[in-house]
Amino acid sequence: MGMDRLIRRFRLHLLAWLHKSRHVLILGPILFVRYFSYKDIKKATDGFHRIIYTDSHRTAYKAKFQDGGVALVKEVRGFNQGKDVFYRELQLLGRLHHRHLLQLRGFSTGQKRLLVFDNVENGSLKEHLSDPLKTPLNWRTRLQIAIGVAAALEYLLLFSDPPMYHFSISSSNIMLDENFTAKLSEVGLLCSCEDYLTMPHASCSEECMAQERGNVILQLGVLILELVTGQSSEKGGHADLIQWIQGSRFASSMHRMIDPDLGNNYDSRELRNLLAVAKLCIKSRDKPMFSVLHVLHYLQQKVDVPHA
Ligand SMILES: *[C@@H]1O[C@H](CO)[C@@H](O)[C@H](O)[C@H]1NC(C)=O
Ligand SMILES: CC(=O)N[C@H]1CO[C@H](CO)[C@@H](O)[C@@H]1O
Repeated sequence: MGMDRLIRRFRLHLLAWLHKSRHVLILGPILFVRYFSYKDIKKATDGFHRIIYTDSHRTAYKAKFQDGGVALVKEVRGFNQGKDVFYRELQLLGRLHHRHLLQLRGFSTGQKRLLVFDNVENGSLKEHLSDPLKTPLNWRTRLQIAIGVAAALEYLLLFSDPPMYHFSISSSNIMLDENFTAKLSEVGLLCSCEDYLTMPHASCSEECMAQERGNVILQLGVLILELVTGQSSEKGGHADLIQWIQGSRFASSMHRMIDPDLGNNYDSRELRNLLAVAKLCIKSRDKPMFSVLHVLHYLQQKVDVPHA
């Protein structure tokens, strides 16, 4: 009799333990990203006052930890899904590794949901194209940035499972490290198609993904135009750039559109090729004729650039 009770008790303990470890298993898959305490992040960002940039969609902070570590911390907005879904998305993001992607290191939750990334020394591409106090980027660096971004997109679309869609490729989302290596920084937690805006990335439909592929190629084309002209694609600049390259007087206005910061220090053949690539990208939005893979190969072969 006593034995039976003992066994029963043991069984109950075992079940309780299994139940607990199941809980751990649910959290367990977050192997690739570290959890940071909210208090530590708050301290490292000086109470969320070390703002790198902020707009209606996002805010990023610089975090300086006590051990000397520096990181870029981004606030997650608009992602109101439950914890499980958030963790699953983190899991997907944490698994991504590429030379041209800003690496996710960890996350934190509290009043805000936060993502912790590697720090980048030289800020955003946009600053370098528009801030007169920053050293202008030379032609070669610009080409390497275009190639780097295309390589990151190839990885996200073709080599990650499920494919990830970076839904905002623009000069303000491309960060530059100390060697001016481009790092894509906005890989989405959400589908960007309107109907799916509240859906986590992992549940995007086929249809939505096709739409996103079109957007990605268009944005890549516009980014190339930003690199060539030094003009921002924000606040309507996007439409102006597209209109320019599709217009009939495109060839005759080319010399006026090139970023004055470049002076005459560019290769005309490469410039023409690059603009041809941009034009095809923009056309491909509605009628797929050119994929990210094409862009990458084209840039690597026709435009004579040493491999990054
Ligand atoms: C920048 O380049 C130098 C020299 O090649 C290298 O030692 C350093 O690790 C690079 N920095 C980064 C952040 O990759
Ligand atoms: C133009 C510019 O800001 N360059 C900086 C890029 O980062 C390196 C490393 O921190 C600095 O030394 C450069 O001044």
